[in-house]
Amino acid sequence: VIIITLAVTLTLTLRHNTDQLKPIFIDRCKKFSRNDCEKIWDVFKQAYVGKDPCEVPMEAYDPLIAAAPFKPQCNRMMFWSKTKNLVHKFTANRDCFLTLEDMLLGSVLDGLTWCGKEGSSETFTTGCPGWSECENNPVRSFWNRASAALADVACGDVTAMLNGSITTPFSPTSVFASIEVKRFNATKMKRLNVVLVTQKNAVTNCTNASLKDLQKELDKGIKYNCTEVTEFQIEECSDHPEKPCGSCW
Ligand code: N1C
Repeated sequence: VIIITLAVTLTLTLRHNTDQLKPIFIDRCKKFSRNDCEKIWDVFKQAYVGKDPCEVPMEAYDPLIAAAPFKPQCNRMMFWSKTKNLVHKFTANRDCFLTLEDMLLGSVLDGLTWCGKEGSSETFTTGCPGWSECENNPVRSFWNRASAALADVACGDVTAMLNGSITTPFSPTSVFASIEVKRFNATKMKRLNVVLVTQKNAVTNCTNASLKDLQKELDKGIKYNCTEVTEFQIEECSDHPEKPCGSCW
């Protein structure tokens, strides 16, 4: 009885692990009315299956990015750091700006965890390394690679929503600072508009030291602008999607 119980538990656990991610991936992918979702899943999977989950570099996702490339959305691209919930609430209801999560790959993998295991062809969704546990984990490497690809095609006027309630809105360890800003290219990109989201008792404004670093890091020729906008204003605009794009700040 014990052996049977163990065998059943083991089978269920394995089945559970294998079947969890794919249906979510395919489901979310199909919302973008693509008929190559199975193909994209297969390419995605190749990045991490059978590998030590601490040895998946961002280059492992090169074939995935090639299979589902980012279309440049000049003047509508929205980057962010430490403002995830607010920025998505804002972009969800109106057509003005697009974040990575409003595009195929970002939307398909947002909020998910996955990894493989040496000697296995399965996908696991539990027991995977955390974001900072090791640098080259499958989830972190994906966001690094996808963010890099999106920043590579950034063009025209680009917006970034940063958090004015923390002392370092441009944090060197963030994906925005360590990957995206470094790849912004003046031949395609005209300007970076920072929207610094403040609360009533703001600890930070546009004169913040980390924002000086941001300006220094920008490719020569990219113009810079910073606007302080209250969280209330953003919420107000999120609740009124009929307001025109330019009217929120
Ligand atoms: O490290 P961050 O923010 O500066 O990264 C945000 C930056 C955005 O501009 C996005 O283009 O990098 C991209 N990005 C995502 O789109 C994304 N979706 C979900 C980076 N990270 C993303 N996540 C998860 O948020 C990721 O799993 C990690 O845990 C956070 C990083 O958010 P942050 O530190 O606020």
